[in-house]
Amino acid sequence: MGDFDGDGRPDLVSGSNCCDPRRIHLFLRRADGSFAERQGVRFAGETPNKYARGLARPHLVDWDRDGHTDVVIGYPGGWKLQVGRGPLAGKTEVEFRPVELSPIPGASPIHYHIADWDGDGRLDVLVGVQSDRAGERPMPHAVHWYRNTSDAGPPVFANARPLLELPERWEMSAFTAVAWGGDDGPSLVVSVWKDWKRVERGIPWPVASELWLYRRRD
Ligand SMILES: [Ca+2]
Ligand SMILES: [Ca+2]
Repeated sequence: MGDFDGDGRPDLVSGSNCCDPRRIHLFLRRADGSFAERQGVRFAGETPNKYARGLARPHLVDWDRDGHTDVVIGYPGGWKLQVGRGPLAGKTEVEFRPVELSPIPGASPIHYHIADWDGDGRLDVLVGVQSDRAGERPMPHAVHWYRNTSDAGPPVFANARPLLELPERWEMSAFTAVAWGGDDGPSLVVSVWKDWKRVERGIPWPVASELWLYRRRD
């Protein structure tokens, strides 16, 4: 959610969810609170990576702190975020430029989230990761935090720091940061699954699928 067109109302964006890696979907908010019909916002600029198909994780935030909402997209499997700068009102095509994060050794991104994790007023990047090596003993799925150390302009990130690890056999599909039950800081809600044993129509499905809440420890 975020204010795409600068009218003060939070709008909704989503990935294209099969099969157009060069498009995200936008639902503008009407004055009565309902959402307008879906519209596409196309990419101009660098082609997203091969994992982009239908798996974009778009955010609407003021990335460069110039007062205009920007679109920031992360993709599973890659360390590049794509940033499309605002003002965005009325645009159906946005020029995106890549911003490369410092990779976490041995890890591959599953999911990105953008939030001010430590409450210092600077937007940070959270990334969920898995092992990037097949065949070796895999590292547990985990969430790491790239802290923004800059007070103005585009973020400048410190090296990633681990926030949590999932127990063995559990895998992460996505997560979000929320203020939970009146907590001062954000907590993490993580969507997890395990045991890909159930097969329907030739497709494996997890036996267990749950949402886990991780409260922030100060
Ligand atoms: Ca901006
Ligand atoms: Ca912060």
